Amino acid sequence: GSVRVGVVGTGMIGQDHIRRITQVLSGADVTAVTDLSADLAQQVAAGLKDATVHATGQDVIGNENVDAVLVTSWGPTHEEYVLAGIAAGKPVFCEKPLATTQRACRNIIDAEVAAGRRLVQVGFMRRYDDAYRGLKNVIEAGTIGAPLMYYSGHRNPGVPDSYTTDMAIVDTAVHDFDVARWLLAEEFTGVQVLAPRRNRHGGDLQDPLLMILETTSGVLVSVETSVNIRYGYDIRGEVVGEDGTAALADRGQVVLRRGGTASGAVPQDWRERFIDAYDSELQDWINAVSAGAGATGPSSWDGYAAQVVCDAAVDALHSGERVAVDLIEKPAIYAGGQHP
Ligand code: NAD
Ligand code: ISE
Repeated sequence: GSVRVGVVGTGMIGQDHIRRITQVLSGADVTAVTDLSADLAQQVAAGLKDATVHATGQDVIGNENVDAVLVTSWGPTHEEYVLAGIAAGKPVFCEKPLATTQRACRNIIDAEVAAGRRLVQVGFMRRYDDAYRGLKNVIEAGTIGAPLMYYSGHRNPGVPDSYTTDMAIVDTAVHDFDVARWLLAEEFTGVQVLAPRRNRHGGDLQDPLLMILETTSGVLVSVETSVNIRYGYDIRGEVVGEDGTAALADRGQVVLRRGGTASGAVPQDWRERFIDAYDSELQDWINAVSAGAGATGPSSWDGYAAQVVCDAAVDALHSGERVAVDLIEKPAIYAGGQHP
């Protein structure tokens, strides 16, 4: 039968994932929802066939009509629901961040290790994007020799007033950290953060930021966050290798030439840019859950490693110093590590 999914948090991405599960993907239904705002949960459930509304995330996870859990609430609440899912033996798809502290990420790892198998997938959807997969294939084929440097540009047209400078790291650059670890198949060892002249659209925000990270083998990774750049949602990536370079291509199907210029469209937000990647990460999760595999996509280890890098980068931003990235030993259930 279909996987019966319970959703904790029916905000922006919660609703978008519900839409894909119920209208785009196959093999799953949404049977239970909750949100801090009961009205919002009620409203979202009204658009679904047979979903019940519950007072808390714990109620959703404990419900007998829920086989697997989708956590799309605010970051600081993730730990509680991921742990509850593991305790109930139910697979969990958790949006990034896995949790907002290293301690919380380690609690999740400990619980999975105690359960003896993976039950958690983290929403690092870039690993499912065709362009990033193509870039990884080029690196792995050795076409440009060994990678020496990688540039990762993360540009948002604007951010809400509640957005803080630290969020450029923990909310935004976290995707760049994860995708670089995955592309290069290496961990980071240290990070520095440089703050250039500020964008006037950002108010008090330190925007943009330039981060420089090193990997175990000595590859340098530079990450740019520009979150008030107005022109669009632009995600850039280029590997410099020994024999050549490889970059994510520009988006858009059409190049327009008119009035002395040639131009192409830039996506407006993450929903548009990564629409296929979100579809494919969730379908992959549904397939793994249906097959009884627990989880095969980006793991709690990946969520933990990204969080350690985020914490180091926040320290580096505030201290102006290089900060070392120190990971615990990787538990055996995450061996083989390249998910997906
Ligand atoms: P949002 O504020 O639109 O939605 C979050 C919802 O969770 C809100 O409706 C809120 O009321 C609800 N909520 C908060 N605490 C709750 C709790 N304890 N129990 C039940 N409901 C609770 O935010 P969003 O943009 O949808 O982001 C949600 C999560 O998804 C965040 O962790 C964010 O980082 C992540 N996200 C990931 C991507 C991506 O590209 N992968 C994009 C956007 C957001
Ligand atoms: C948001 O939470 C995301 O995850 C998006 O992918 C990212 O581009 C944006 O900066 C974040 O705020």
